[in-house]
Amino acid sequence: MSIATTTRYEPLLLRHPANPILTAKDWPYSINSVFNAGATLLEDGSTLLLCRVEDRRGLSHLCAARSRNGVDNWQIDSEPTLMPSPKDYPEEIWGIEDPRITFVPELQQYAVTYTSYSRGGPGVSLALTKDFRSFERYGVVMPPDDKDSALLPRRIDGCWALIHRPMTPLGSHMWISYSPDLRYWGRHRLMLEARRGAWWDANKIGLSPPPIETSRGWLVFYHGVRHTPSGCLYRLGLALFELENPAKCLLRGDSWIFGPEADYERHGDVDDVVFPCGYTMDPDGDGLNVYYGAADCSIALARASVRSLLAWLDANGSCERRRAQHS
Ligand code: BMA
Repeated sequence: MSIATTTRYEPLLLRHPANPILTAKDWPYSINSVFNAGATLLEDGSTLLLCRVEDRRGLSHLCAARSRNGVDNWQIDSEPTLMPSPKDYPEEIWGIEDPRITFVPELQQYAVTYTSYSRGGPGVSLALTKDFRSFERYGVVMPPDDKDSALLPRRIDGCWALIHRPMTPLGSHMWISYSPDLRYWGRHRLMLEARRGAWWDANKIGLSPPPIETSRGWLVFYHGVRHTPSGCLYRLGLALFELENPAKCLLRGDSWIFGPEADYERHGDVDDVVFPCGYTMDPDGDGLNVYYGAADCSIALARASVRSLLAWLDANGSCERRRAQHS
């Protein structure tokens, strides 16, 4: 059975006891808040977080923090690592937000996708970097309204693949688009739809961290946004997509697997938000460190296991045909 009421709750993501691991108080310069960080392992095995930092005007930039163990002793860049550059990139006039990092072996570079925000609305921008010190900006790759984007680490059928979340008055769903050169995007496909009605992931969903490549398929954490009379509730769900055709959903869980519970997730600048943008994988290929923004105020860490996430999807996920009966 995949109906949420019969699904036994298992804690698939375990909060780290040191949470929240980064807050504004840790910052070497004056800021309002730090949250929603992209994550990656560097060549020397240390962890890099590219954090969304909101300044005291309300505008965001990105700042790198590095740590040997991915938990503490963060070395934070003494000034912003990637600032909006509205002179050359007018789409960044109101800041840059919510980065996702993908290491691309073919390019030997990290691809950073982020939300660029301007009068036109939020769009998706792309930059490549080797070292998180200098960046080659590609500018807007998906025009507004669009966000929650990540590049897959390799080509599919000869083309790069980008997951993103355009907004429409009928709903905000996850799409995937393809490009021969990272600049010109087409072959757009609907990848995962927000459900409707009372569901936790009704009307608005979006990719959370970049997909995790497993032998069974692309494992995807996505967020669902529930509108309530007292604001929005951001929770996390799980789905699996076919390796060589990532627009095809193989399994999707019905219930959310992680939601705001701890005080630092429930209360902040925006209450009731957990918003992961990155993960790192242990050398065993199973353990995951999931980094998430909590209540738009801090960065927190949860541990997970790819094997357990897949086992949960096998027990609780459903395929397209069965889903249609419930939505
Ligand atoms: C989303 C994004 C996130 C933010 C969340 C909650 O739309 O803008 O950056 O964490 O809202 O405010």
